[in-house]
Amino acid sequence: MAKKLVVIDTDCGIDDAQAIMMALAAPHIQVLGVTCVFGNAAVESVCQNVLRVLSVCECEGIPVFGGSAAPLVGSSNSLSDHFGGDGLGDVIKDKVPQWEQKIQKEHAVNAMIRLVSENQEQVSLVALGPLTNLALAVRLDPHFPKKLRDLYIMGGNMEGKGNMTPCAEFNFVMDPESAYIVLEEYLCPTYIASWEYSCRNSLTWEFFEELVNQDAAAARFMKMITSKCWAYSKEAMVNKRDVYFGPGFVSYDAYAMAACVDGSLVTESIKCPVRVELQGSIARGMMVLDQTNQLKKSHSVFVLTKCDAAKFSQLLMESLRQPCKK
Ligand SMILES: [Ca+2]
Repeated sequence: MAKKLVVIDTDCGIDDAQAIMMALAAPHIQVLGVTCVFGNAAVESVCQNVLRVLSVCECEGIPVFGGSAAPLVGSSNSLSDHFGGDGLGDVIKDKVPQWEQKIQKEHAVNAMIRLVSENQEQVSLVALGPLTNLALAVRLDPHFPKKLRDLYIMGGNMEGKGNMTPCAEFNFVMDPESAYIVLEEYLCPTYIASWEYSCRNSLTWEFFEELVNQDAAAARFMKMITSKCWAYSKEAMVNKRDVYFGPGFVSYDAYAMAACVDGSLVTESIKCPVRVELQGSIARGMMVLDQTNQLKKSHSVFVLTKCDAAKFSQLLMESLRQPCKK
């Protein structure tokens, strides 16, 4: 069977690391490249985080590209400390030796366009961070979205609940203009794993313990980077997620990647047009679901609502049993 080709755009935090490992572990997935964007950390840290993940999984041959360091409008001053200052839980003290030489010279946006143009209608793009690189790609090549097989996004919200602001989710609120451009102009089949989707399909902390205590290099790495991170502590102070959805373990980006790796694990979704609010004083960056088509948009996306927890858990378990030579 021909492998499914994937390009991963990431702001590599802990959950991105988990999602990347899921793609690396899937026997039918071939990762053509990983493009980096600011978000969970500065883009320089993101690049190093991706190199670390590929190294742990012995997949150093996959090219890594540096991309956008800031949103289209405004500054990236509000970088999240959700997964620590470096995005990977602030437990690794050393830089990746000679990391700059290990990053490709080609810019992430150019690489994304090239990899997809060389494999037209065959590449799934999985976007796990702010959508700045994707917005720039469609500006450089207006035909880029048409060349994609499909697009998977972790981001946005579907119930008007936010994690960064009262109504908006982190990836979208970090660069609302880019999220707007992508949801208006990417007319390929699009699947959105929103914040609420991931939270509503959370797993137990008992499962998390089992997951990271597996006897494999990737599991040991995941256990290390989650060891001091409050977001991975069931004892942490009550946060917005717990208030809305109750306690549980949620690896956000893994939900978007899982939908790409095995579409059958999504058991329910809403097909409707969506748009990102840009003007709102309290709802900037919020994704609006237009289920009665008042906006008269011709393009609908799939907003994921339910997933098969058993299949998803299985994918997570397998993703940390690495390195596994394909
Ligand atoms: Ca991410």
